Amino acid sequence: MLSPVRARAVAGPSPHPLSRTFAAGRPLVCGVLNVTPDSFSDGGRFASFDRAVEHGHVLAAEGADLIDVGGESTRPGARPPTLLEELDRVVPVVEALARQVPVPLSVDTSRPEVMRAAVAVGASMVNDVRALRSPGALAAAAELGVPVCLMHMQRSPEAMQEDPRYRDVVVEVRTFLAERVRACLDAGIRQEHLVVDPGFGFGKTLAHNLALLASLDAVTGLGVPVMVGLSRKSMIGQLTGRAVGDRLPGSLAAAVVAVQRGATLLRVHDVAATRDVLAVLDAVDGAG
Ligand code: 7PM
Repeated sequence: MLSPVRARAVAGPSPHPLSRTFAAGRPLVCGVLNVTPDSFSDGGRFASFDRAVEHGHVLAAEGADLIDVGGESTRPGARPPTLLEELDRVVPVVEALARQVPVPLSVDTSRPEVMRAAVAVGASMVNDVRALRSPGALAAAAELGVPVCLMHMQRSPEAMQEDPRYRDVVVEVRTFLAERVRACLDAGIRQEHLVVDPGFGFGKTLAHNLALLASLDAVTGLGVPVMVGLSRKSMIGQLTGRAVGDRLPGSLAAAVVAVQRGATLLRVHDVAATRDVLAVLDAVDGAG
């Protein structure tokens, strides 16, 4: 008998993860799955693997349309993991979930080696906070033939929150994303495979983040689907005074605003709650 991954390879490319945007007629919910490193003291070698796979099942059961698996903490000031650390965290989790849950997986990485390895074991999309600017990343994504999310970030995760400045944040983010879309098209990536993301919190002050959310139409105007990641972010903390674990109401309000301004993918931690919000928005649209 063929393994699910093998069977999919034989059957040809799986349906485009984004085709359901149009079929479903509603924004898609992308569940965040961070594979955090093992701690030294507890569970041992496979603790983070087990935790991540279990959480992937939870996200799928809550109704995620896509699950984004990442092994690089892009927390401000964080140092990136080595290539081997990142491969070791991400690839086994993608491989297990591709066999176990019926939800498409994206891999949150900037490294061509991780893109190739994750797609080989069943990932069907690449989400890159560096928008394929790392050496070899654009060529790898083009060769893999999968959809790609291109995110805006000013500087690097290590330095991005040290006094970010823009002349006009909305214009600069839009111009950057337009340039990356052009680079992808020139590299042979199909336009239907592109998604853009303004990168909330990535080299932006609260004022920058609010300007981008209020003017999201500048980004949707690029003509490709827009993903937003607002869930639990520090901008929600700054607006509400809440610690990271208490930011769900603020995150849901931000999700409503983003959808009403044209976002088509919501990258969130709280999938079930976000699906409830979308059910209400959708019902109102249907009545209008
Ligand atoms: C620590 C701090 C860990 C921040 C993880 C994060 C986005 C993303 C991330 C986003 C896209 C988080 C971030 N954020 N990819 N990856 N858009 N496309 O809050 O906003 O999940 S990592």
